Amino acid sequence: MTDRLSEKTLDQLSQEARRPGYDRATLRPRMVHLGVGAFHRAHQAVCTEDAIEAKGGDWGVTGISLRSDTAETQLAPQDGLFTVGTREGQDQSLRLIGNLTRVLTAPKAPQAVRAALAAPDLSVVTLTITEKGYALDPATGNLRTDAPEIAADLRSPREPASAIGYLVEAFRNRREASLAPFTTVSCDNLPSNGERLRSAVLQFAGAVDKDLASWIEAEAAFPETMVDRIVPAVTEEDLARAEAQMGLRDEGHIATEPFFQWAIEDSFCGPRPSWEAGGALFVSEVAPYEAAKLRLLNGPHSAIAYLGYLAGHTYVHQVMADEDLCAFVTALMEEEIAPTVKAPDGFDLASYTQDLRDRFRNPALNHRTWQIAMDGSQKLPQRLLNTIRDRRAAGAPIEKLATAVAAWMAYARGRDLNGEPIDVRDPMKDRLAEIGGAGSAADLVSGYLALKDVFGDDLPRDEAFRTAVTGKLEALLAGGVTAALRG
Ligand code: CS2
Repeated sequence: MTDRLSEKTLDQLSQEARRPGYDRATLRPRMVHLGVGAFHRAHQAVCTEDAIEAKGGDWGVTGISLRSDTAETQLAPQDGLFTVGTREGQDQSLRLIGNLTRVLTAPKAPQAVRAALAAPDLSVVTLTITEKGYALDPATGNLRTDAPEIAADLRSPREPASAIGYLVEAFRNRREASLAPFTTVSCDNLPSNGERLRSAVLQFAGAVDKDLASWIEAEAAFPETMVDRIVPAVTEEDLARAEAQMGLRDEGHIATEPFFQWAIEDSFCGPRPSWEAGGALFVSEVAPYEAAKLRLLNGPHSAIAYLGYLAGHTYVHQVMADEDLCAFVTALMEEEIAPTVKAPDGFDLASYTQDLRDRFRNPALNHRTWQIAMDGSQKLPQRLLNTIRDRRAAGAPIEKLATAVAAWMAYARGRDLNGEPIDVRDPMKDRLAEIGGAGSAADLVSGYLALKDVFGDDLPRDEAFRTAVTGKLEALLAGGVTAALRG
């Protein structure tokens, strides 16, 4: 049996794996990451590694999971070490990442988490807590004080459990200890992610202590970011491949694509790693990058997920190998989405779109349609619905965008086109299933459009949109995906 990757077994690591080009012993707890899952490991962690290697700095990261202890189980026995496999064609290059120096599970060690966030040396907190972690009402932008986790944290703010609760308690501790705040960097796929995070934190703090809220507002920073790298959930096959390649078992291994992009608003309230050395772009305005990425990558990704799943495809590359679906995705991107995107400076939209299709096609990544389909109620607005709003305002066709929305509705019912159950993961799952019991496409569309959190007040009143979605849903339910796309 192969040994487990750790500091002690490092001498057995195959020369094939690139090792940290610095001494791990020099790292100090300067950064915290909340949500230390696959995306963080393949994205910010790699960029931080590059930054330390190129420019030095003692940027040790404490990784925190807010819910399950999966990351701790994978990484703590490995002294925080893990490898990232970058796949190009048949090849995979492995890199050992050294900057994760500690891993904590919040529900198991809340005090240690509060202490990590109050540490004097801490200067940056990055987050990947997914769309739902922000607990904001999408229609009003207000903090959902009735969301169970937020309501509980507001009742006992000194013993938080949510990301927002932990951040506010950290700011309270730091202010009391006359320490500077930290810069909080949202790395989730949301438009204005920094502003949303800031707003959630300020609203929570304002409900607890107005002076604290004013201090955070004046002293802390919440830069906007756009993050991009396709990182599928790891499989046993990925772990076995890495093990054979490196000669050690790495339970924290992640496999990803070569592509990497990180646009960051250059507004920090203290020191930060030299992420530009790892390819991050520091820009004054992130919004154009965010819109291009959310609309052209994530929008089609969700369309691929729902249509692909319903057509019986497990992986994104299989969807792209299906002629009808590939033609649909291409037309969706080129004809209906790209015209709504104002390209950032120096950005060639046509080649961006082409590259995206190649990335989706990459057979080296087994990215499940089911994985991307998760949390659709939280993803649809910024991925597809805002594009639809812009198209409707311009009087432009929305047939393909409506097809993607109809596919979400068919999926959200919780059964596929053959009546087989779907394991829908979504915070609104129960409500979605209830609505999904309706018989006709028109009733289904009425039920789903009434979800204000998803569709707002405007889209349900837009008859052309309603008619388009109803027609597409009827076609999907009656004849399946291919017929609906051809029809
Ligand atoms: C995907 C994203 O799971 C999903 O919803 O669309 O995680 C996507 O892979 C990343 O945003 C790519 O940067």
